[in-house]
Amino acid sequence: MWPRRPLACLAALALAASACGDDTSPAPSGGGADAGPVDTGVAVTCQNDGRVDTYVANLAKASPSGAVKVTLVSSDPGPPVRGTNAWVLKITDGAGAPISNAALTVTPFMPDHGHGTSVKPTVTAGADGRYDVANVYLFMPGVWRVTVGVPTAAGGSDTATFFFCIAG
Ligand SMILES: [Cu+2]
Repeated sequence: MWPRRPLACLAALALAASACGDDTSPAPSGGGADAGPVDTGVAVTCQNDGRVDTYVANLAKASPSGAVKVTLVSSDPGPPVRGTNAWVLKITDGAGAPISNAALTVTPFMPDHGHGTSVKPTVTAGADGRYDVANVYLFMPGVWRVTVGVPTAAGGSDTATFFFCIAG
């Protein structure tokens, strides 16, 4: 009844394994297998993964404590694509006051594969809590988690996370 599915799965597996370089968990996560997305030969489908965010400009995430709010003002390209992306972030405290000149960390990671990126994002602080983040390098298809960390006075960090599906 679904003659094309086994082929698509094999293709996704082979692509993920070859591009990833580790074999811990190369298969894309499930959740969207029965949604029947209309595509044109896309090997990895994670748009229906329950974890991923739908990209919109000014997508805002709060840290678990609520002390920090991180807004993805824009991604260029937007939505984020496979390869190199440039993000603009705005950081505020829980009351909406800008947090400027923080030693922000931006960390891409593929939770299903257990790896990050060798290319590290470059953060440049601007005025009014804005930060330009270059080299957000989402180099392979699948679910990516990008964690934004804002150091706290106590020596820890407040973090907010964005999840995106990168199609391949
Ligand atoms: Cu990977």
